[in-house]
Amino acid sequence: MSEEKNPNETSSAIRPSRRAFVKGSVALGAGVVGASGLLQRENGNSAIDQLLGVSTARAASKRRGLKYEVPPGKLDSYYGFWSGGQSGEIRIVGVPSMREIKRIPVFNRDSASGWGRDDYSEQLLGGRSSGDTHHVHLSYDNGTYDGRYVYVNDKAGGRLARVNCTTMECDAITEIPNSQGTHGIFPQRHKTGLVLCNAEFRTPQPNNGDDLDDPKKYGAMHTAVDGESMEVQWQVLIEGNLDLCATDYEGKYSFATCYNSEEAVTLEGMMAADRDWLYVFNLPAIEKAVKQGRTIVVGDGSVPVVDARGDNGPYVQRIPVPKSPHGVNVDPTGKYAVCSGKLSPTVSVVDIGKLDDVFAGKIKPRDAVVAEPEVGLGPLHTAFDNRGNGYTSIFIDSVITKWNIAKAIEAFNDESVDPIVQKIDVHYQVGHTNASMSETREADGNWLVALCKFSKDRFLNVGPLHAENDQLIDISGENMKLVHDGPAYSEPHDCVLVRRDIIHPEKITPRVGPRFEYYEKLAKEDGINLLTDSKVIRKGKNKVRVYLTSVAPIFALREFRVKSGDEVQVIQTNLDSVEDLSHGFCMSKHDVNFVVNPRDTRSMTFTAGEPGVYWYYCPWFCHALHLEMRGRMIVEA
Ligand code: CUK
Ligand code: CUA
Repeated sequence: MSEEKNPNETSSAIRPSRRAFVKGSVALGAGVVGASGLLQRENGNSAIDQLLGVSTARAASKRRGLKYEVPPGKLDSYYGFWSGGQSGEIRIVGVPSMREIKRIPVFNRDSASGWGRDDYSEQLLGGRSSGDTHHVHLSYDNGTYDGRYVYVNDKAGGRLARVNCTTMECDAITEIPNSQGTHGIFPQRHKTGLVLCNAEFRTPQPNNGDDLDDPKKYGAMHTAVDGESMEVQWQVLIEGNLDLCATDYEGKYSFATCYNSEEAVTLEGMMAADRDWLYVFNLPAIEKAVKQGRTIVVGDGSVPVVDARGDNGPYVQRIPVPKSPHGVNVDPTGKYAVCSGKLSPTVSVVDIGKLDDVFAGKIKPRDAVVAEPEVGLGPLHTAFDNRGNGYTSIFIDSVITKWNIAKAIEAFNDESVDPIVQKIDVHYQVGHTNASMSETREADGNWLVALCKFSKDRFLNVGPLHAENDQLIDISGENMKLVHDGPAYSEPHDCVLVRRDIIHPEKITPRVGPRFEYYEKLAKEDGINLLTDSKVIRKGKNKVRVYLTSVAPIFALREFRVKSGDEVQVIQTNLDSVEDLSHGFCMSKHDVNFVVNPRDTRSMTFTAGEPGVYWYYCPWFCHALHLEMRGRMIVEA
């Protein structure tokens, strides 16, 4: 690797990209010249148009490729929900423009919105301030997204969170007991049912200081959380570790890859065996055991645990697959679960239709594997189109491999068949890849995103910590076409691309849900109507509540008085019902800053500082007199 500045190399690196640029311009020109009525429908960028997409439009797009530029005034066709990795957040990215439209703070503290510091979210987070989000999935109904919830894991904290799509705000966080490294998660797809969560790290069970040095006594939990109540329903204790997670389309099985069937605690130990497993969990059998009380007590016993260590049915089966598998993805027909070898150049295709026979003991677990195509070095995750193809991210080779499922099954018994359709270079070290609607029955084969871990040479040099590179690939034609590079901050792992007609957030805060229950309770205590009253209420010797309404550009209270050392809770209600008209509250020198969206109520609690005058102001530019939207907190000795 030549990191050194070498002028010759620099220029040679520029030349090919220039050529590519010229080529691109020509292609673009041709597209413009060829614009017809049909193309204009596509320019409108409606995914529905593309879907209903009149076969001639599909044929035209095959020749030309899809339109990926979204001109001013036009909307994207897909909501991309990105995990934010170590940032602890979720991001909404418009696809195909790849414009980041919003960040949804979840496990992190956010200076802009006050998330994690305002009273409600601080309670929700229990004072914690960081997380590591990897996997985002939406709630389902009948095999496709129902547009209600987004679930996301926290690998660092062992938690599952939910974002309500009505407001795109986190409304629940659930601690997963007896678990560390909550990694793969997947909701059931037949309806909004369970969200299954995998523990990637094996720990002593219970993890109470006994059995610290006896890895044989370690285990990992496959946990079921109810997607509506967000309460943990049950756990299955298993010997190996659990990495990625998937569910079938029927509500019967869930899957987990296991890269440590060796039950080791060192890297060498975890890589020792040539084969590890795909765990298959039989959900009805597990629920039956829970109902009948065939469970054990682990930890505080608050959650029923089914002990499936060494079980070979009825609860779990282990499908042997090559070396240290990582991703597992179910194709849109619901017939196949595809898991990636990571340390083997193969993906294993498991026929879900054969699993009943595996559980019944009629066939061996390995007999459920119906194909194992060689896709490249370091396969991680697989996405799908609606034409029977898989797209596997290949980490070490830095490519996406497109392969045909039916041909791979043929090739399993006939070496003369080549299931590989195309490999395309990505830059570099691709982790997850996902395609538009790929995780649903409505996969549409339009766009693929490759989430690359390294972006060396791809963007302006910004110092040692580089951006990740999220690349957009047009998969609508026979050949994949790379059309866009998009830098992303720390470190999205996965994303899902959801047709925009499925998601319908409110533009004005609907005053419902647990956050409003919290504020209504406070207001009732104090005899306050949040929508009309502004008032300072002393609550005992050192506690003050300040209820405050705002209408652009004024706070209803131009000043309020407290005593130095008082615990002050400012509860602000934004009375404006105008779309996009957010106010907020920032108290100078007090580390207090939060947003209050149209018709919203939020609060923050702080300790009044040294005696003096402190200006509070509205931090969101809301009006020509926004800068004047302020008042004085007068702190008396
Ligand atoms: S994991 Cu990161 S590339 Cu956490 Cu889904 Cu595979
Ligand atoms: Cu209200 Cu600025």
